[in-house]
Amino acid sequence: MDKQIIKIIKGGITEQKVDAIVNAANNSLLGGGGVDGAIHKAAGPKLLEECRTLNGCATGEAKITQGYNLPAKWVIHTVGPVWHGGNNDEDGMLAKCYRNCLTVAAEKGIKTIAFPSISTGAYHFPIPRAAEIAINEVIDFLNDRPVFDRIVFVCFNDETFSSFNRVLNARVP
Ligand code: AR6
Repeated sequence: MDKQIIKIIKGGITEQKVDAIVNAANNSLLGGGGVDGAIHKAAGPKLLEECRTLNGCATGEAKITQGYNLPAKWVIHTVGPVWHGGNNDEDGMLAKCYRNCLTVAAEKGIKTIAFPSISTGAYHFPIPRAAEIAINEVIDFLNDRPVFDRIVFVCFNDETFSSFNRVLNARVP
């Protein structure tokens, strides 16, 4: 695995010039706050129109739409688990989100993808634990299927940025 493929940055996901950005959505796929709200606002109303045709999304699954007014051509919508203390397969569900997003992206021939820190906002998943899962899933996927040129973790605050960096540096010194 080439470490250079994985980038961790601080910023907003809607500005990312990548083939696909990932949305941390809810089961309805009909919009919300946080990164979901920002993505719908930047993409424009056609995104919601397309999302209405998808019949929602189960937790851990991923569905793709166009990016409309976003610089990214595609949006991959996934639904992370709500944190209920850690004994309700939250780890497994979060790992599934990352795997399914990467699988959907690989099927479309997408080469560059940006992730937010799924579930660590309104869904209250602990950030260090989420960072560990996110980095592990991406590295495992790349080792198995080296089909991406760039995978970016877009961190919206300092705590997220330092957790993701700490985990990546420990995994790939
Ligand atoms: N770019 C990148 N990251 C962002 C942005 C942005 N523009 N805005 C917020 N974040 P959250 P969740 C970060 O709450 O926990 C929505 O209402 C944020 O700081 O967006 O999966 C959905 O509709 C945090 O680090 O998603 C669902 O109902 C991370 O994105 C629910 O929230 C995730 O926070 C999903 O909750």
